[in-house]
Amino acid sequence: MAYKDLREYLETLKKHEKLKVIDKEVDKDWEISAVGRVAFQSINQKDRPALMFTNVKGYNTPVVFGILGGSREIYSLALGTTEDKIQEKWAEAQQRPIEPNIVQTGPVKENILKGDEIDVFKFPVPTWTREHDPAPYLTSPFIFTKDPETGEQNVGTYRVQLKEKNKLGVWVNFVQHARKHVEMYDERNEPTPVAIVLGTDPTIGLCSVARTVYGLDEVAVAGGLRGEAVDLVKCETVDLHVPATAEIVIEGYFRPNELEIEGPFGEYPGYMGPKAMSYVMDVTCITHRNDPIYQAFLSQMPPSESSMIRSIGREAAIYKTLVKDLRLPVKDVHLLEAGGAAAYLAISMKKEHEGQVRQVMLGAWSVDPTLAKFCVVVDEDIDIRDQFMLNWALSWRVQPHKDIFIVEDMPAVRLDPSQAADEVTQLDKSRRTSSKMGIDATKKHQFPAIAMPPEEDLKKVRSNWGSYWNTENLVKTHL
Ligand SMILES: Cc1cc2nc3c(=O)[nH]c(=O)nc-3n(C[C@H](O)[C@H](O)[C@H](O)COP(=O)(O)O)c2cc1C
Ligand SMILES: [Mn+2]
Repeated sequence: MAYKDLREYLETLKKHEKLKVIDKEVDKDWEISAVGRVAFQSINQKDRPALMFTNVKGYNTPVVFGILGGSREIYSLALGTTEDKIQEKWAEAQQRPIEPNIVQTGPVKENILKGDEIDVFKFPVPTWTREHDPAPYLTSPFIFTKDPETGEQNVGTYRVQLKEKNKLGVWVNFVQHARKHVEMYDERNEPTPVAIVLGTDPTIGLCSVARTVYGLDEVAVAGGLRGEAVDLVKCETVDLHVPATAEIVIEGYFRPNELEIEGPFGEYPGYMGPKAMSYVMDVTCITHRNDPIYQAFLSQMPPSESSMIRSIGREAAIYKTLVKDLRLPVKDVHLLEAGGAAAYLAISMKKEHEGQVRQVMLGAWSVDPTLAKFCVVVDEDIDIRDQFMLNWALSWRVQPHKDIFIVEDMPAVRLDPSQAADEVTQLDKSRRTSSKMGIDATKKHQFPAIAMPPEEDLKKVRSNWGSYWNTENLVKTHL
């Protein structure tokens, strides 16, 4: 089933009791971020709802976040599937994208603001890391650009600093597709047309943050996910097409061959990301629906919406390569959220012969070589999503002098603060490489029996728990 727009999706979240509506008045410059942080720190992933603030001091516009990656269940609702079918759904949509449909107009054109009416501060854009971020930031922009030669559009999420009422700063990492487009326009010394879309049917947001091949239109993949084409309308002042039911669209141009300081910004590893020399966007028009809803991502310190989204997408990509393409006996792949779903990868496998553990590690690193500064491989009896058991395996199945190896000069996560002392050099070319550590935590010889009562004894006790404890609720067991 396809969601028509953000509003219809929010209704679905409500129905599933996955949207916490907060009516208390909140301040957008400290309180929204703090409430989100406390919620993500205190509510475990399974029970975590998305958040909607209906009463933002000084604004009529509500703020929502956590609606794409509040939890695995929320992510699967966004895809219109169940948790066990997430990977299949992505694979199908990429194989069978549905081209968007151009329509004449849509709700996004209900309000068209030009000239003096343009003011990006008109929306309740939160400040996320008070005392460190220099300004409010759009954290969930779906940024539309196009290849000037083929006309093919791209959509990506790149952080946006609100600088002046008609001026924005946009940081696009060197591997991203929008950067290719900007470089082509820069080459011609022409401004790059840009449309920043905020608040859509959830498939567009999920495609905006997913890495697809260059030239594959994210909106067509979104169509594949929805099973129905996305309706697009032409922008007012740039030659781009955006979703007709979007809440807000900010149109404009990146200045040709001009960069300006943007940041620092609280980033997904949980530290402040450095200032960067970023694109400068002059806003030429804002269109929005009546009573728009402002959508954001909660990022910064993990666990966050950002680390949840990254872990689901990246785990699926690594799993596919190891299991489907390389046919390795891998059981599960998990990027720990503590590592921002980037630094720390755990893999469980049914090892068939010596040497296969390293093959698995090298396979995983080659899917995305920036990931897995630490790559730990364990036997299939270990649940890698249970950190207690992962640490148990590390503790007793590893001899450091022979089970650990280091590979130097691999591509780096450039926001990793352990790489350089000061922020001036953080984004420098010298920081494009990093070392990786592989830890083979599988058993290399016959191990003694695990010192636990036989499973049949435990089963008996579990099924009869009420007779010992006066409650049916069992404490979590690790084995
Ligand atoms: C919450 C969030 C924030 C992100 N911020 C940035 C950013 O500021 N700059 C950037 O280059 N990528 C950022 N990304 C990653 C890109 O969105 C992602 O790599 C995407 O695939 C880019 O689209 P593209 O491959 O079409 O360029 C962010 C991702 C998420 C989930
Ligand atoms: Mn792309």
